Amino acid sequence: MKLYAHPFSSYCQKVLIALYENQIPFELKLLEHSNAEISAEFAAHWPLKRMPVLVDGERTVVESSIIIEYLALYHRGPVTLIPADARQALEVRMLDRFFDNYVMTPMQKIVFDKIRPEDKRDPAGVADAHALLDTAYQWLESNLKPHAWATGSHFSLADCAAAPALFYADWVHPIAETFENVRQYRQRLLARPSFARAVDEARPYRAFFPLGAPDRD
Ligand SMILES: N[C@@H](CCC(=O)N[C@@H](CS)C(=O)NCC(=O)O)C(=O)O
Repeated sequence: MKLYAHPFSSYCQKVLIALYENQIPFELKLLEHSNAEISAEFAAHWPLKRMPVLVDGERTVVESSIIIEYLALYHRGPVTLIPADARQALEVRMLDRFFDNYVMTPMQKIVFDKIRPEDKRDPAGVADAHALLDTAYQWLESNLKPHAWATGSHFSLADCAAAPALFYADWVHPIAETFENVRQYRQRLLARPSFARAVDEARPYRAFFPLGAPDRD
C-alpha cells in the first residue's frame, strides 16, 4: 500500500496513527513541493488534492475516516479501531465527526488564514473559529470521561481524530487550565506510542508552522 501524505499534516497523522497501531506495512509517498513526480501521481489519484490518500493495488481510498474504516475492513490487526458492535461504532463515529468538524476544522481555519496574504485574510472567520474551539473544549470538558479514551476504555477511530486535532488546536487556541479533563486527555494521546511516533516524525517540520510552534510537546 502507498500513502500519499506529509508527516506534519494533521489529517495524515490521523491515518498514520491507525497504521502504526496495527503495524500495517505501507510506503510513504512524501508530498513535498520539490517532488513533482509524487505530486502529479497524487493529483491523478485524487484531483481534489487533499491528503492523505491511500492506494491499495487498484483501489484509491480518500478521506481520513474512510481510510481508517477501510484498514479495519481489509487490513485487520489486533487493535480494533471501529468496534464490532454497531451501537458502539456509532458512538465512535459521532466523536470522530466531532473532532474533525469542531476541532480540526476551526484549527485549520486559523492556521490557513495565517498563510494567506494579509489583504486576503478573514478576521471574522478566524474569530468564529476561536469561539468554536472554546465551545468544543467546553463540551469535551463536560463529556470526556477522566482517565479514558474518547468513547471509553478502548482506543478507537475517534482517538485517531482527536490526537492531531487537539495537538494543533492547543497551539493555536490554548486549552485553558480550567479544562483539566481535556488537557489530561491530550497528554494521554501524546503518550500513546502510535501518536508519539507521528509527532516525532513531524518534528523536523515544526519551523514551518505558520503561527510559530511553541517550545513544548
Ligand atoms: N476531510 C479530509 C481533509 C483532508 C485535509 O484537509 N488535508 C489537508 C492537510 S491536513 C490538505 O490536504 N490540505 C491541502 C490544501 O488545503 O490544499 C480528510 O479527512 O482526509
